[in-house]
Amino acid sequence: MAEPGEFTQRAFLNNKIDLVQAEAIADLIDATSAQAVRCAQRSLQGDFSAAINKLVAELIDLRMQIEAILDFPEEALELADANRYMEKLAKARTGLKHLFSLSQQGNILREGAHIVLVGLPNVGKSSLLNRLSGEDIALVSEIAGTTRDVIRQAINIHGVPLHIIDTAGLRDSQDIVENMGMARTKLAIQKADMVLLMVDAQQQEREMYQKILDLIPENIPKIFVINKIDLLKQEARVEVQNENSYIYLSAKNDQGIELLRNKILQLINWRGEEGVFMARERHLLALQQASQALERAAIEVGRIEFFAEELRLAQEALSKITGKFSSDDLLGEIFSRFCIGK
Ligand SMILES: Nc1nc2c(ncn2[C@@H]2O[C@H](COP(=O)(O)OP(=O)(O)OP(=O)(O)O)[C@@H](O)[C@H]2O)c(=O)[nH]1
Ligand SMILES: [Mg+2]
Repeated sequence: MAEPGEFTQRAFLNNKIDLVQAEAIADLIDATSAQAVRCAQRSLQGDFSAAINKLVAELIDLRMQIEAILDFPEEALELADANRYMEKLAKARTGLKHLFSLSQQGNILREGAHIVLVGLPNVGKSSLLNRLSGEDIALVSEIAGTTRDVIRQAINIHGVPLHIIDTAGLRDSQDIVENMGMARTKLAIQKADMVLLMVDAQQQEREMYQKILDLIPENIPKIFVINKIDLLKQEARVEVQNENSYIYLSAKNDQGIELLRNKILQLINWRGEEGVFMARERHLLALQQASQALERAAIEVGRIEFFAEELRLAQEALSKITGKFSSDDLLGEIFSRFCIGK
C-alpha cells in the first residue's frame, strides 16, 4: 500500500521537484477557489522556487567575493569594494522584501482569515452571516438570544477564502445555555484574525458596547458594522474616524454588503493575486529569518567575518524553503499530510 504523499515524496527524493513544488501539489488538492488553484499552480511550475534560487545565487556570488578576502587577510578591503558589496546587499534585500510580500498574499489564500461577528443580541449578526455566505445557514428571528452556539462558515470574497464565525449575542442573562454560548463567543474573539462589531442603527447603547469592546484584544483589526439602516431610511456608506472604520448597511435588504466585503479584504491586506505564490507559514518564517540576517549584515560591512557569517545564515534560511537543507522531521510532517497514494 502506498503511504500518504508517497509518490510526491519519491519525486522529491529523486530531485524531480523541490520541496516548494511538493507542497504546492498538496495545496493544489486543497485549493478552494480559482485564485488558490492558480497560485498553487504557479508554485508547482517552479515560479516560487526560481525566485528563491535567484536570490540564493546572488548571495552565493557575494559570499564568494567576501570569503576570498577572508582567505587573504593581508589585502585590505578597499572602499570601492565595500561600496560594491553594499550595493549588492541592498539589491538582495529589496528582492527579498518583494518576495515576502507576494508570499504573504499567498499565505492569506492558503489559510483564510477567521472573522468573528459579535454584538448585542438581535442586532442582525446571523442575518449578515447568511448574507455573506449567500445561504440560509443560521437561524434568524426577532427573539433576542436566537443564536446559542458558535456557527462557522467558510466563504470566499472575490476568491479569497475566509471563515466567518457567528456568535451568541452578548448581554447580561440568567439563562444557563445562553451564558454557555456567550462563554464560547469570548473564546472565539480571542482566536479571531478580525472582529466585526455589529450595532443596531436605531439603538446604540454605549455602555454595553464598551463592555464588548473591552473583550477584543488591541491588536486585532475591527470593523464597526451599523446594521438596519433601512429602518432609518439611510444610505449605505463607509465612515472612517480615528482610524476606525464604520460601515452602515442593511443585512436584511442587501445594502452596503459590497462595501463591507471590500473593507474586509483591505484589512487583511489583500492586494490582489498578481504573481502571488502559494506560501506556507514555514516559508514566511524562513524568509523573515533571511531578511533579519541581511539586516544584520548591513551593519557589519566593516567587520568582514561577521558580514560573511550573516550572508551564510541568510542563504541557509532561503535554502530551507526549497528543501536543500531540511531535517527528516520536516519532510515527515509535510508528506504525512497528503492523502494516501498522492
Ligand atoms: N429592518 C431590518 N431588520 C433586520 C436587519 N438585519 C436583521 N434584521 C432583523 O433583526 C432580527 C434579528 O436578526 P438576527 O440575525 O437573528 O440577529 P442576531 O444578532 O443574530 O441575534 P442573536 O442571535 O439573538 O444574537 C431579525 O428579525 C432580523 O430579520 C436589517 O438590516 N434591517
Ligand atoms: Mg444570531
